[in-house]
Amino acid sequence: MTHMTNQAASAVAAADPEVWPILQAEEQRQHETLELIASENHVSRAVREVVGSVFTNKYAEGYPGRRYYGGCQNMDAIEELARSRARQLFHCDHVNVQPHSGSQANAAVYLAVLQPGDTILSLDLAHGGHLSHGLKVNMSGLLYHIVGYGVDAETEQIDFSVLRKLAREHKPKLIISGASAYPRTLDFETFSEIAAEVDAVHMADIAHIAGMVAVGLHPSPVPSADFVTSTTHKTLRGPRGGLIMCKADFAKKIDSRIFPGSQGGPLMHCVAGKAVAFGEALKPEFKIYQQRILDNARALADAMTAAGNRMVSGGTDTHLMLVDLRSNYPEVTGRMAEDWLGLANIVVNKNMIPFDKRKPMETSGLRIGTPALTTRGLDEDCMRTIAQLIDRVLRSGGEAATVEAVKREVMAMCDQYPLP
Ligand code: DSN
Repeated sequence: MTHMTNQAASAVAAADPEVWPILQAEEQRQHETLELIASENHVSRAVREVVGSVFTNKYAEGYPGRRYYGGCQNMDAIEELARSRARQLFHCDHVNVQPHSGSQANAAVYLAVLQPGDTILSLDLAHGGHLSHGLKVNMSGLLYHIVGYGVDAETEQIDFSVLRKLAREHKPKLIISGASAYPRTLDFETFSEIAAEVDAVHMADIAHIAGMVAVGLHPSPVPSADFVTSTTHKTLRGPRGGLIMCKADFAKKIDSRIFPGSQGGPLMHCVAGKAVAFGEALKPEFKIYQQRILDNARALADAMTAAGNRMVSGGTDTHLMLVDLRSNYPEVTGRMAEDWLGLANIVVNKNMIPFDKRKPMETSGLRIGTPALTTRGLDEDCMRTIAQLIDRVLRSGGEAATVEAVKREVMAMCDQYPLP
């Protein structure tokens, strides 16, 4: 099977009989499942190679030209390349490519502009926000005073008149735009306008939509926001990690809040992976890929709707959709749906929908996204088939024979679309 690491050529196979079967099992799982988790993707062979390379051996605290260890000439070259490609991709003044994750990137911005106890205005987690934007038990919620904005009960989209009112009332130091489960275009300029009106800083977290922002298929916050953070492994299709963009004035401060402020040695193998991924994203094919993600998401949302489902906010402008399970399958929770679909090799995640009456570990919704399957080459026809497969499993109430039959169809489909 071409997707499997060759046993004869594998150092892991030779050296570690306990790890080897687990690695193989994961390769097999990724090959034979339909990955519809909106935040996941399959990186290129080139990204995988460099992330598994000798770059992992090196300490490189500091920044290019100013390191605390010797032997950093190639670390400087790769980090400089990653930075210049990111600047070209996002048209930003300054970028820091060292954050280990999106959460670390966000934390560095908070450390740069806030004092403990300051107020942050951010999207409620229950309405699609992210835990690093103010969950009570996350450092953001532990250190800062969080005021949440939600979506409108009718449109299920952000209502800027409510946001403006909250901003005037609470006078936040920081307003965060960006989400983990919001299917619609984000109007970053209006966020920036509101922030300016109340003298707040605007941080846009584009983790989910970075790929589309990079190619101009989603408006970019870079011209208007003070800080833009992202992960590099979602629609951007790089290694796991984060980045921060800002205007030149803030460059020194933000760099110091990553190192030494909140991180030690950068993960240089991931920085190298980011350089490769940004290089891929600068190629014309990447824009085609992003357009296909969007086309696939629309086709899937339309087909799910045609099967009687209600999409939160009525559809999607992005790579993801939120399915309100209550319309078609009132007794089925997100957790049950996630489990049954998992048994049929369709991987999704349960998700709260706005104003959900069920608990976060149960939920009434599913979040579904198309970046990973689009990487494998699945098209809009496949999306229509997948909508039917999902519907069959959920309508059957997870009945074993139906799940088994769907699983066989899923595995046959996966065989036609190899992993990169
Ligand atoms: N876990 C990511 C997501 O699924 O959206 C965010 O960190």
